[in-house]
Amino acid sequence: MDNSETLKILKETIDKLKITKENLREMRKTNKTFPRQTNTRILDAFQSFAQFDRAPIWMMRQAGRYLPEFKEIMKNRDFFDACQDPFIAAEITLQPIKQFEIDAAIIFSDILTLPKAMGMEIIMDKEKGPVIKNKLETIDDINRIKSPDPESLEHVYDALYLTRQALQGKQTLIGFCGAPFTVFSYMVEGETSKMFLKTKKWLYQYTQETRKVLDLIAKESAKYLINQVKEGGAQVIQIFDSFAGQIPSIDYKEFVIPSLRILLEEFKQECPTTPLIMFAKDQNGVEVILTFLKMYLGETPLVDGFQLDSNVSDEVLIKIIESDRTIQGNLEPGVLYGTQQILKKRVSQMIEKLQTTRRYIVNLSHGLTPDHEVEKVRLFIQESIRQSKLFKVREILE
Ligand code: 1CP
Repeated sequence: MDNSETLKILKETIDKLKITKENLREMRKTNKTFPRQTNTRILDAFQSFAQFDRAPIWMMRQAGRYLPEFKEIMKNRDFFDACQDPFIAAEITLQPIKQFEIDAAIIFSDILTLPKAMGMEIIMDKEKGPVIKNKLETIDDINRIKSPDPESLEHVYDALYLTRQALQGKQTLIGFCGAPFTVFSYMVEGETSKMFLKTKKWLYQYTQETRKVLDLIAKESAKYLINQVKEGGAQVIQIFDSFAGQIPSIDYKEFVIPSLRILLEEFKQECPTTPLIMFAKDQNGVEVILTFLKMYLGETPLVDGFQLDSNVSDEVLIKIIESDRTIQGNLEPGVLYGTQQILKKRVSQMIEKLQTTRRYIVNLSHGLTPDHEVEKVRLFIQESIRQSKLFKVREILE
């Protein structure tokens, strides 16, 4: 395929740095200097006493099918082929950056990239989403899970490196992985589930075996995230536990958090200064949040920020603010289907509530979907920036 046609945004960086398919990995391994960071809004949101002009903003699933140029580049491409080509993955990561005033880029990849490297045969069905051909059905199937061949994830670090170069310090680069529980769910369900019955059968029937798999995923996820930072240049990490809310908090605490703790400890041991955001979807109750807030590796918090749902309680918000952690969120993405009037109102209410902490990053409570309109997305960003600046001015005047 002719790259000059496809790599519209990335072209300038590739030409300037003389990066080719052949020399990219060697360049990454020998030269880890990146452009100076000029936009520090996201990183500042993890510092005490940071000065800021407005809250930073990015959006979950900001690269995706709602963008015509995403559909165009993916027209004749398989999803995982696109992920595995660092040039294509970087180009897609940059698509929302090119057109919106956002402060972070999240690398184009998937939470299933790691389990794929661990021996799960996964295809991305255009209608159904991820489908796993060899899902875990019996306890013996656990033996099929293996440590990834290190070579099989290098493409992710290449894509991060390329993207970080192209961002020129104007946005912060976010790396990510799925949390052990969500990844495990995919491994046993084989696809996105409504009831999570297989996950629950494993959890409550084969508890020991389930915990063994969760720990295994946790250890590999830690290595993967460390490499995203050290090899690829990711500046912030987010962990997506999208299915966390499928089980009661009592079980989440007893069976899931121990494996998350392994992941977090091993990551923070190696990357103590890299901010880490936890997204435990629908587990934003005080019990679980307090458990995370109490987790430290020595003086270092294991979780630096929380992506929150739209229905988070004031009690939880206060706990997070008191503990000096960062809040990210939390507009219901469905509001972007609505009228300008409701969108503006909800953005204003969100800023009023959440910007009371200085450690705030505007985001949604879940991801953008193919049916979101680009102009509504733009309005969400513009309005968030406007309201955030207004809030700041009012704060100074008061
Ligand atoms: O901008 C970005 O966010 C791009 C990077 C990204 C991220 C962070 C993608 C690309 N996927 C993810 C995370 C991810 N993938 C999650 C966690 C966040 C969440 O809860 O949404 C999950 C659960 C997945 C699994 C997944 N991948 C699904 C199923 C989602 C569900 O709830 O049913 C699907 C449909 C995908 C495909 C996928 N991944 C990413 C994109 C852009 C796409 C769509 C591909 C396409 O439509 O062509």
